[in-house]
This record gives sequence, C-alpha cells and structure tokens, in this order.
Amino acid sequence: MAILNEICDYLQKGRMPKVKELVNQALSDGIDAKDILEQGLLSGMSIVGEKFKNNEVFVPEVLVAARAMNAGVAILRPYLVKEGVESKGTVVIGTVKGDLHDIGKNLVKMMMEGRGLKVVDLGTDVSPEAFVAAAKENNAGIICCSALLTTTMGEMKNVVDLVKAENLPIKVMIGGAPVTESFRNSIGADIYTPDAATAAEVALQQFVA
Ligand code: B1M
Repeated sequence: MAILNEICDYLQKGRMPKVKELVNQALSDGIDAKDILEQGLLSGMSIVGEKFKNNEVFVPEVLVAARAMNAGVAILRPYLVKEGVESKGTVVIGTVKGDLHDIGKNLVKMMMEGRGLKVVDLGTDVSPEAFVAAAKENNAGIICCSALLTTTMGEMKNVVDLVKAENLPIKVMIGGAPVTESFRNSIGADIYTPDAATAAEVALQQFVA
C-alpha cells in the first residue's frame, strides 16, 4: 500500500510530524494498526538499521528516526492494546545494564499489556539488582530482559544468576536482536522469544498454564 511506503520513507528521514500525520491517515483509511506498525514503521527502522551498519547514516539520524518511530507507535497504541482488561499476571521489563535501546522493549511491553498482563517498566540501563528488587516488590512471575548490543547481552546472565542465588520462583525471559535460543541455553534463562508478539503470547501462557 502506497501510504505504508510513505510512512516507511518519512520514518527513515526522521520526519516526525509527517509520520504522525500519515499514521493517523492510514488509520482513517481503515488500515490495520498491526500492518501500519510492521509494514510502515518497523520496515523503515530496519532500513535505518542497515544503513547505520554500513556507515551510511549516523547516531543523530538514527535518533530522529527513533523519535519518529516512538511518535507513530504512540498513536497506534490504543489500537494494539485493549485498555481496562483485568490483569492476568505481572511482569517486570527493562533493557539491561549499559544498554539504552528501548524501541523493541517498548513494543514487547505494549503487546504484553494488549494480552492483559500488568507490566512494570524499569526503562533502560537496568541493573540485575534493580530487576530482582522490582520483581519481588511487585510479586512478578517473569523478569523480561531486552538487549540490543553484543556487549550488553552478557548482563542477562547476571540477572539469571541473581534469581537463582536468591532461589526465587521467578522466570527470566530474554530477547533482542543479538539474542538467540542457544544463548538462552548457555546462560540458563527460562525463555527466549524472537519478537514482541511471541513474547506476549508466551508470557501469558506462563500465567494461564
Ligand atoms: Co544502536 N545499535 N547503538 N542505537 N541501533 C544497533 C543495535 C546496531 C545493530 C546497529 C548496527 O551496527 N547495525 C549496533 C549493535 C552492534 C552489536 O552490538 N553487534 C548498535 C550500536 C553499535 C550502537 C551504539 C554503540 C552506537 C554508538 O554510539 N557508536 C550506541 C549504543 C548506546 C547504548 O545503548 N549504550 C547505539 C545507540 C543507538 C541510538 C541511541 C542512536 C538508537 C536507540 C534509540 C532508542 O532505542 N530509543 C539506536 C538504534 C535505533 C539502533 C537500531 C538502528 C535499531 C534498533 C531498533 O530499535 N530496532 C539498531 C540496528 C538494528 O537493530 N537493525 C542498532 C527496532 C526494534 C523494534 O527491534 O529492538 O530488535 P528490536 O526488538 C525486536 C526484537 O528484537 C524483539 O521484539 C522486537 C520486535 O518484535 N525483542 C524482544 C526486543 N526485546 C525483546 C525482549 C523479549 C523478547 C523479544 O523478551 C524479554
């Protein structure tokens, strides 16, 4: 659809007002919020990521694209999340220590809320101690750790080790671009999921099973 390509293009240019206008227009045209997210916003961000890797764009351009992405996601949020649904369980979520990437973590949070889970969001650069303290305080069943850097994903093992050291009945779910099932296995985390929708689905299963 042409409008989704336009959203993708303007997101790459970091044109936040235009992205907001087009996202609103796409919704009025009756396009599904999930398609706007995946084929418009996420596809634009993925192109930005490729260009970043190839040194064709740099941190400032990526930041304005991320800002446009967040503005678009904020408009879609009510369409992707059913508000007022009774909580089916509580999870704590955050991006691990040393890591400031939060777009994927925010999507996971949104999808989980959409499945009726209460999500305590600790933000970015979260230490293992902060994950565990918040999980205990909120009586959470799952700690959800996101990491986007190969240099920070090792922090997930510190979270797992702390949960085990305290013998807590809390599962640790991990995800993010560099994370894999074999990495999960190597650090002894309970669950790896590759994307936000699967993360929400699998988290819900932990509470209803
Ligand atoms: Co950064 N960055 N970045 N960056 N950045 C990457 C990750 C990188 C792959 C770019 C590249 O080189 N191609 C690269 C990492 C290389 C590596 O480690 N091997 C990189 C780098 C190097 C850096 C800096 C070091 C750059 C520098 O300063 N020289 C720096 C580090 C800062 C820090 O964190 N300490 C940095 C900074 C930044 C910005 C601040 C500019 C910005 C972040 C803005 C923000 O998040 N608010 C940024 C961005 C935007 C990116 C890219 C372009 C896009 C990331 C993104 O948001 N993707 C990224 C390149 C790329 O990924 N292609 C890149 C969209 C998002 C929806 O995907 O987060 O993967 P993702 O989430 C997915 C799944 O992974 C999954 O669900 C989501 C969707 O379904 N998922 C989970 C995520 N968390 C999950 C948790 C789960 C389950 C699933 O369970 C708990």
